[in-house]
Amino acid sequence: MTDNRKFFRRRDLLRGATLGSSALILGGCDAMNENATFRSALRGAERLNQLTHRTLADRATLAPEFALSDISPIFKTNGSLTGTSTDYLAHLQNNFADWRLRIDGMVANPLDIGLDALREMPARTQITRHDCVEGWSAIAQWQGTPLRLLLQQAQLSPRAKYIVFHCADNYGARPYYESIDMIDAFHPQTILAWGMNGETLPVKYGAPVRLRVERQLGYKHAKYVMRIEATDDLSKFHGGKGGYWEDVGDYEWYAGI
Ligand SMILES: Nc1nc2c(c(=O)[nH]1)N[C@H]1C(S)=C(S)[C@@H](COP(=O)(O)O)O[C@H]1N2
Ligand SMILES: [Mo]
Repeated sequence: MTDNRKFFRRRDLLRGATLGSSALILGGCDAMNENATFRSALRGAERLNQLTHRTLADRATLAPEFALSDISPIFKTNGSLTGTSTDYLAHLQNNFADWRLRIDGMVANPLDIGLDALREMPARTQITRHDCVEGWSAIAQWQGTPLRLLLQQAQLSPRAKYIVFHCADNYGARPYYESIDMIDAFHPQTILAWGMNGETLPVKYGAPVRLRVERQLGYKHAKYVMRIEATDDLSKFHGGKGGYWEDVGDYEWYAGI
């Protein structure tokens, strides 16, 4: 037991207090409010970062979505243009037929899920603008599996605070990775995209799956995602700052737009 039971007790206690107001503010966002982990994350954020309710409400809003006619004729690429690990290159040769996305860490039910199974799950399609910190933007249509569905299936621990994305590429000498908090992980536009502009996601854009986390700058959108790990501590990964560019380039971990 009893982690769950403890958690629910705590949740019940909080329902009348802090939670009540968060739930009110996020009232338009049922999927998120239903999720115990997400609510727990909100309370954590309130405590730890002393975020105002205005900020929390702002983080839950949707990024702008566009029309098909707004799609950029050319979408720039940046960073790695392919995965580089031996494992990845073998999967690429095999058209990702045996590729499995691993979901583990602080989850009760670790998953290994193939591309076909991912595509059979409920999907979201969104036309959004990608903003790179280097000063360019481009609009594309992305299709993919909402991250929250995978986290629910993996039975994410209510004690997990972050989701880490392990990628298949080294950029320079170091492996690319990224991480987000539970507010972004459960955001309805946060998807693992396997489709782009109506086609299978091309390799240079991150095949077989890449993260779309639409309220964040481009470097958070991990390409070539091989493994998703739930954790309560970012300091144990690589340089300890929660992402490749955070470690080597001094970029902000929170890159909200
Ligand atoms: N695995 C991996 N993901 C990555 C990068 C990378 O080098 N490796 N570059 C990041 C940066 S800085 C940007 S702007 C976008 C670029 O995505 P695109 O090539 O699809 O335009 O991917 C991000 N995700
Ligand atoms: Mo970028």
